[in-house]
Amino acid sequence: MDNTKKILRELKADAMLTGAADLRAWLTGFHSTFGFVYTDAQESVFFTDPRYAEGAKEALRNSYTGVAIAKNETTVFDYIKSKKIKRLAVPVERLTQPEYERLRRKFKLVDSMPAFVSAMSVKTEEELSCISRACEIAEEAFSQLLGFLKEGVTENETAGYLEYLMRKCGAQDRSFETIVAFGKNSSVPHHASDDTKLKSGMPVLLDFGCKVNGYCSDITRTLWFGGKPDEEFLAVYNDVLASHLLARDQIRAGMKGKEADAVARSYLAGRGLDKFFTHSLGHGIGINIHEYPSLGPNGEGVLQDGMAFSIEPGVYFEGKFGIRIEDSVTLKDGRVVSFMKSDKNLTVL
Ligand SMILES: [Mn+2]
Repeated sequence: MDNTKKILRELKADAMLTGAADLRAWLTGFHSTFGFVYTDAQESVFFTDPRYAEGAKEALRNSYTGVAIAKNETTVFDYIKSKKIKRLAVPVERLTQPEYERLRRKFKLVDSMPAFVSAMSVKTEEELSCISRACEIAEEAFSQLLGFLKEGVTENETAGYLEYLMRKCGAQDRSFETIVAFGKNSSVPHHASDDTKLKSGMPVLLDFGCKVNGYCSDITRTLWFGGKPDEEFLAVYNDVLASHLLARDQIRAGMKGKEADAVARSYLAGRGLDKFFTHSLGHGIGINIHEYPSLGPNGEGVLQDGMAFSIEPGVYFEGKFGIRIEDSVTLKDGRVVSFMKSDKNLTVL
């Protein structure tokens, strides 16, 4: 069923208006920086500016949603005011304060956000194949990157080269700012890549991903550069990997996010490492790099077939090293299927 109708049907509203780029992209399958989708029982219209008119018409030619040109928000708001509607559904948290005030004066507002969050979390086959392709490209780029990692390269040039490789392999963009962390920088889970140079005897943590048709991949690999890995590093690496594989094997559809998180967390607790696992086990992946559901200690959302999310246990020793091993996965027939094919045993360069 058409996504606009699917969402509207779930809401107690006469019409809905959607401006947020990610929600709009999901409704129309068309990605753009400006636009609004207006939908009521009779029609659905995608208002965009002339830059996108041609692309939008092409993308929506077989869709319930038609295309109209709008110079700005006022054109759109005037159109809606001309309609005889009372209850208008909008994604409240995605409106600016002025937008909210403006609409609130005219309509009884209903929040459409919960309906979007739940509908977008379960992916169609087509969406899953975009994510799968984005994962495949990220892995291919990673394998091509390994030969580039030489003593003296900086984190920043490594990040830039990895992003180049993803595009070269077919990605349209990176899905978030690439994280490259050498040595003790790896103990900061979201280290901002800088001019630190790679030296022999350092761990290397790479967290990256790319987009295909607007859908993201997310992957983290930690490897060892130069000589024999430090013994403590190797032992912790194997524990993080074991917790990842255990989560992959034991997470089931029907579990809450927090139960999924607990699988890896309790394993790491058994190894005395849980206090160094300072973030959630995972997060939903889709048009956005972080989506519903959360696989964290507070995750109340129930995992379902067709959801796509990350599994990314990590252990961080401040000032020493950090290790994170992340795959993007989906749930099929109740079980986890990873999109990633590459070996997760420690790579030593
Ligand atoms: Mn992630």
